[in-house]
Amino acid sequence: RVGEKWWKNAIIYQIYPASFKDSNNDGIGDIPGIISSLDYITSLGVDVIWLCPMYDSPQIDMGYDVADYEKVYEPYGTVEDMEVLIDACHERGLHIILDLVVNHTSDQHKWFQESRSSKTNPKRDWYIWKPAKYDANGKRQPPNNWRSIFGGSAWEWDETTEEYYLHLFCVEQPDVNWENAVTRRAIYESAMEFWLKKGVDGFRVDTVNMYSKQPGLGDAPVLDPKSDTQVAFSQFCNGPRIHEYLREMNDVLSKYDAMTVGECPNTHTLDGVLRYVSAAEKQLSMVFQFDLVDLGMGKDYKFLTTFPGWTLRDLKSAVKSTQDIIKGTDAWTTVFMENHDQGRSVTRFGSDKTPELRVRSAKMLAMMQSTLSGTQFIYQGQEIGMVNAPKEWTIDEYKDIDSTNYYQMTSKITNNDPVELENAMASLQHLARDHSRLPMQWSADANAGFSPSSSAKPWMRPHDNYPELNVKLQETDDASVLSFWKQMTRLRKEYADAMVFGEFEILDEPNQNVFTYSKKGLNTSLLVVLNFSDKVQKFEKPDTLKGDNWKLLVGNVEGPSEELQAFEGRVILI
Ligand code: TEU
Ligand code: CA
Repeated sequence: RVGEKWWKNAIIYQIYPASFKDSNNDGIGDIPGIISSLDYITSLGVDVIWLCPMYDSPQIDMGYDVADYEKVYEPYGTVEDMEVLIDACHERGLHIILDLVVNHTSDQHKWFQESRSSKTNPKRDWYIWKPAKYDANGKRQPPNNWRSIFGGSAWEWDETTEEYYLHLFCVEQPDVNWENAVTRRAIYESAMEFWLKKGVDGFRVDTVNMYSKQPGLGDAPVLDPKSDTQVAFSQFCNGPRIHEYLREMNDVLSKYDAMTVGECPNTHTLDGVLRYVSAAEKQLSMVFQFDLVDLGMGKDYKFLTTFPGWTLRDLKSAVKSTQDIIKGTDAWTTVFMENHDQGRSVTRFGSDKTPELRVRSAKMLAMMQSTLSGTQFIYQGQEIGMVNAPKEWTIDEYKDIDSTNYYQMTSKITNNDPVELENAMASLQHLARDHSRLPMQWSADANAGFSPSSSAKPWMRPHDNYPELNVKLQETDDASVLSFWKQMTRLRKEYADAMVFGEFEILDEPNQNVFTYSKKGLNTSLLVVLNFSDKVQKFEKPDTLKGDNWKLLVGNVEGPSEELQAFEGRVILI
């Protein structure tokens, strides 16, 4: 629409560098690999690439533990490679955004090395240090009961200065002290301006709502009396100074006209989200809300053997909560179903039981995402309908610290009880972040064409299904998931008025099998009908479809009838 910011109508393709394309056969994806794939990326009809962290890092959390913001992790390439990539994107009319990880650094960052060296070091206060507490028996205890997001206490004892430091994620990711104005300046210069000056167009901002903790760092409410640590989101999400910090950060970003998309977990109210994304607030361009991707995962989901499951009504209300952000407001929203922390959407929300259902449900999900309002995100491999890792795989194939921590903890606590370990594997099949990190499936060649030759050993095992599910096969097949996604990205541009900007309304809220909604733009109206079940369903024609005032714009079943086939979807132009 005239006068709107460019990023509202953009489609953003997310790249996980380690798993995208390996150019030099060391089994690790790299920046030259991304550069060589830019024609492919452009062919998808996307406008922006978002690169997950490619900074220098010991890779304890796959680069979300940054040791130096101004260097590139060696196996990925160099700063010069990044400059080539940035220019190559811009030459093609693509924008490029990076991941901004500044809630914490790596413990190998020189700031932390200095901070931990002595209590009087000028950078001592750049991280969050606290003395021990002692219990009635004189035993040393952490300063509070917060549980780390990856399990265990969120505090680590440091022998050198005999104090604890806070780490909301793994031990090697100490939290930065955002209350220190000098530290904030250093972050803006090193993590943001260094790259903005090189021409990057913005950032995906990691864990953006966790910088400001509750003053006093008090205990979290005890919800799990059997444990000595507690889930503590209430103590470190959306803290009192967060909006002040983000406005300050935005002052820097706006000098470069940079866009931002913040990761905003555990923020569920409309007002809570609007505080971050209302244009008048001058904080972030948009955020990721987690209602949809959290469906069926369980809350503090570790050590669960059964999962809550999800119903279509839950899904509808999750979608509604992201669509409502823009209803009568000056805010903007996002559309995504996958990222590097989530299982594959076809496995979770469609079906990977048979190749036919896999293809059809992947297309149905593509129809949903392409017709929802907001900036759209596609995660690498989603465009070919990649699925979760095979159930037969053992723990050796899982590499994520979150997964391996959890498995090791289970084995320790239960003394290797085989039943408990089997349950832990079942949990990982359900919730592991590894599923999205398998190598991109380029072709039926060895290692899915991820590495240039068969002698390479990819850092994660490629999915067993790559001979049948890969880019090369799908590029020449008009009926493939890939061809379908390309059609949808074209249609999204053509019908942006309704698809990107239109008003969303659910028409069949109580229906647990079919999701029907309308999208009303200024000049066009759409009706979207999606059968989320693996059974034939009735197509209930809404009153808006009278006589010949409508036509089928796109569908995923040949010659649609009065009934909806399993996972059939239709986008109807009124
Ligand atoms: O994730 C933050 C986050 O809160 C979750 O999505 C998290 O991955 C999940 O709950 C763990 O089970 C971001 C990144 O996307 C993730 O890859 C990083 O590990 C994390 O921050 C720390 O930087
Ligand atoms: Ca490589």
